[in-house]
Amino acid sequence: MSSKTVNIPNISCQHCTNTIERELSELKGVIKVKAEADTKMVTIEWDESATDWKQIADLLDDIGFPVN
Ligand SMILES: [Cu+2]
Repeated sequence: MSSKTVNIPNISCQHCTNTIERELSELKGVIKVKAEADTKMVTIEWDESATDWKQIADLLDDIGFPVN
């Protein structure tokens, strides 16, 4: 399992964190997502046999929350 904590500047409220958590959770291989509105930080855990960081970052780009 891999894990990463990243800053996403476009996070402004709870709706943003809900969207990120929902959309990333639907990506195959993503195990856990925790997004915080206050800090604009997101922690993602994934199974590297099912997905990789590039797919996760691409999805974040697609939904309007690119990683800093
Ligand atoms: Cu928001």
